Amino acid sequence: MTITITAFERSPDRGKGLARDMRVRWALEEVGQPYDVRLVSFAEMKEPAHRALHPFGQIPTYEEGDLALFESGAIIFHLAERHAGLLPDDANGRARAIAWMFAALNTVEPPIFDCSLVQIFERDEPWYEKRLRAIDESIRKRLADLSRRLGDADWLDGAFSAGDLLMITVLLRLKASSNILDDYPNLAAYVARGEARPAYQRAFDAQLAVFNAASTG
Ligand code: GTB
Repeated sequence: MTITITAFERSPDRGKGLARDMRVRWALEEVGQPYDVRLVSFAEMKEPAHRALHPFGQIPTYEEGDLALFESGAIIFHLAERHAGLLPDDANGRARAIAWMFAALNTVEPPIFDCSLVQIFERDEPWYEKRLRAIDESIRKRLADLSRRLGDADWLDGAFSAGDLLMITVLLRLKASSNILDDYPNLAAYVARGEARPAYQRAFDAQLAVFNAASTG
């Protein structure tokens, strides 16, 4: 059955792969599932047709037969459950990998995403510097703990899993906007290991091709 996801027609990140369709593309590449992409404009995302797929009028969405999903984490969990390669076979290992998926989205991503929002929307506010320092502190707290737990391991818990995929896409956002990861060399190397995966490269190239086509078209 054909899988169709949605992505920005023109991603504001100019092809850096920071929008959340990138993690879904990566997961699809890891499990070897071909997919189509429907590109949507900001206006189209808010239309009833798109809202029927995504109640919050966002990307990414996922369609496969009569299944429509939203939320990148749920989409990746769905793929990981149905195809080999993103979750371990043993029940306990699987549960731990799922815990890392939640940790990426629920514990590590919020301060990192907040930081981008503050940098975009609060730059001219009198509290800007103070707020930025507070967020930087929250991010560093998470990174220090994550770095300690990862130690010298390649991945968070045994073999590469959907937990690593999500954690790496979350950390990649930092790499695009600051040098903070340099202070945690094992996390920088962890992110680089993720980026070096052939599935990541294919996904990255595919989203970059969208940006390049929109720029030349
Ligand atoms: N929790 C949802 C998920 O994980 O799927 C969040 C989805 C989401 O935030 N979607 C964003 C969106 O559709 C795109 S990814 N925004 C449009 C809107 O809300 O109207 C967030 C994003 C946007 C831009 C950049 N960038 O330019 O670097 C990076 C990430």
